[in-house]
Amino acid sequence: MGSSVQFDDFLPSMARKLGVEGLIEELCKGFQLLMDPRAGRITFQSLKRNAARLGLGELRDDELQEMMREGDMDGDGALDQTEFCILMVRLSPELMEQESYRMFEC
Ligand SMILES: [Ca+2]
Repeated sequence: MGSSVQFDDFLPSMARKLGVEGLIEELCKGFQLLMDPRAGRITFQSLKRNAARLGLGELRDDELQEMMREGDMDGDGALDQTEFCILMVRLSPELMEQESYRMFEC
């Protein structure tokens, strides 16, 4: 099971710099930036609209859709905060091997 979505793996260096608590805080801030304020969740539309603010602006529509599909665990078509944090950690293979379990409590 591979992902076609590739990111610079910035989480490990952020984790080293900020500590795990700080990193979780950053991920939660990222969620706040990307979500649709009315829905309280990240939708494809809100992701597309706000991706550039997180440096994801170069992703194509199909890549954004792939992200949504990968992250959406309960199948409601949107990412809630937990799903988003888990997705971010999953996209960071190095971090996965380290302290990923604590991230699930975002
Ligand atoms: Ca969902």
